Amino acid sequence: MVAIDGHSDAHAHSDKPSFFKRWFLSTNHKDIGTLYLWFGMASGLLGGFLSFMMRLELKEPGIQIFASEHTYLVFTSMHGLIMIFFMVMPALIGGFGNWFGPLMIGAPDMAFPRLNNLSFWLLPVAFVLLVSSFFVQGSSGGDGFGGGWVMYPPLSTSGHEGPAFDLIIMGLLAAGFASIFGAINFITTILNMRAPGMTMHKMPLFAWSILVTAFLLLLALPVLAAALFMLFFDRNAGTGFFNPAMGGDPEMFQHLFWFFGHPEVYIMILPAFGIVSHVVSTFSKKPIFGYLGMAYAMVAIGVVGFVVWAHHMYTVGMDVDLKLYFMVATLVIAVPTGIKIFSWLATMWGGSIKFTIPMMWAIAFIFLFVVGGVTGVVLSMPAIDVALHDTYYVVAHFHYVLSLGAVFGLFCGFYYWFGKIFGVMYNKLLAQIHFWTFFIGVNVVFFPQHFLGMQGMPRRYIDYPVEFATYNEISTYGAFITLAGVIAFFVMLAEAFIVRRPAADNYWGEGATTLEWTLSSPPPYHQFNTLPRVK
Ligand code: HAS
Ligand code: CU
Repeated sequence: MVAIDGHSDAHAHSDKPSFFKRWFLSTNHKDIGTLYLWFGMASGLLGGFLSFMMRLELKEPGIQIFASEHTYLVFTSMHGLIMIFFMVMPALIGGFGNWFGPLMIGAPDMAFPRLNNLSFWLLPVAFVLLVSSFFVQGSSGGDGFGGGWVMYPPLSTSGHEGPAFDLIIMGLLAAGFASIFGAINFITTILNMRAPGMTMHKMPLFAWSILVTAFLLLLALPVLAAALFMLFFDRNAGTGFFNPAMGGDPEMFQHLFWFFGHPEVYIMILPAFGIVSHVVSTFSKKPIFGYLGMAYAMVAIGVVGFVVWAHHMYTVGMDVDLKLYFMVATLVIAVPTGIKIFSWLATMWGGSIKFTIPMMWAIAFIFLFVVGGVTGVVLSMPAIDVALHDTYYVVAHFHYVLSLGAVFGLFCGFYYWFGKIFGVMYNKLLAQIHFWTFFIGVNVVFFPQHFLGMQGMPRRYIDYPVEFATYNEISTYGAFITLAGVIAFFVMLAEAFIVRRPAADNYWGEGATTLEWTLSSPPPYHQFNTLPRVK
């Protein structure tokens, strides 16, 4: 029998390993989860800085901040890569997945603790490789890679012949392998290490979301890795996979990239779905509406997500029948997603709702994700997409599902589990200030971008005609408000660590029902007394 008794055991294992052993050689899922969270926060700062500089540049027509167009494009490309691979994925999957995956299913730790350590430590390596590309020759335009996060050839081959992009390829390969190892670890843990009685159909929805995400990672990332290897060979070994002059095909890269890229967007949103399900249920004081439907909706999104990729490539000149197929397949995804949205609403319906900080993030998530999802449906129509492709409408769409979707899910989980992770509670007023400045800020940044896109403003340009000036200026003011929100977040964090109000074990009361709430805050270093002590 596995005893789930945090209290009697909490102090028996207080003999934690030394600092170096604990944080650098860590095999403990909570420590590794914490490392991922700090890492995600640090890269979020860099990614955020890059985006802030872009908004400053776009505040008015003309070229203000950047020395060259090339540098602007480097900022755009690196912003995307850093936010996706080094902020959202590490924090949501690595951070919360590690912390609460094992706790929720009653497992003593991850299945392969040492592999878990490798997964994390490959990331800083990857990050250094990626960031060093800023400082080495990219193209004749200057240092760094400015070919976009999608890395299409020929921009990523003959367009950027300098070594900068090779560093990025190696960085992304390292990050990709880290994710594949992580996926193997999560799948093995969840399928094999559930506590007795924890059947799949009783598993908490966050654990479900991590399981589905892990399968997407396992199937999608090797395809990205293959495409990156092919690019690497095209650049350095004389192959011509994507070079028509040598019998290759640049369109093939887009197929490979988006076969990874579309599942990737669900990789970033499914864990947020999981988190929001817990938070909505806890603060409505009701079990989640349609639990099995919620679990299998995620499975359906994961499966269908693999057969819609070419909605990113309607403009390559594909056959109209093929467009029809990809449109219909894409539309199908709105069905399981709608099941999730309506089940969250049904959970709140008739519930006894408490507007706590995590609940505010969750409700905002539901609203904003629907806005982003519905513009996705608009883009899935090939006839409309030829006009909107590569405009700010697409930028608005994906920031509503990411910056206002995945990132809201991230903050939602952060505030929900803050006391579990750090053992202390935050100041509610500061957290409110963070929520409202951030909420207003990101909406002011991204809502006007729908209009810019519909007026035809293309993405990835440093300058624009004066007709687009008003909405761009508003959007940049939004970035200032968002910056205030980010500062409020760090003030909230600093205050919580200085004041150190201890968190109660089940600080949300009766609504919080999954296994992590049966343990102390923070949980014992090793939560189950069957585990051998680490000396
Ligand atoms: Fe997306 C481009 C379509 C979800 C992220 N997406 C992107 C890019 C990113 C991204 C990063 O079909 C840009 C990549 C780049 O750099 O080029 N996306 C969709 C659709 C969904 C969707 C249909 N996307 C996401 C999520 C993301 C994400 C989640 C990350 C977290 N997306 C596209 C398309 C493009 C695209 C085109 C290419 C555009 C181009 O030209 O480049 C769906 O999963 C959304 C489902 C959710 C909802 C809302 C809730 C559902 C309800 C049920 C009823 C709704 C119905 C719809 C029946 C639909 C409430 C009614 C329709 C009305 C219009 C009212
Ligand atoms: Cu897509």
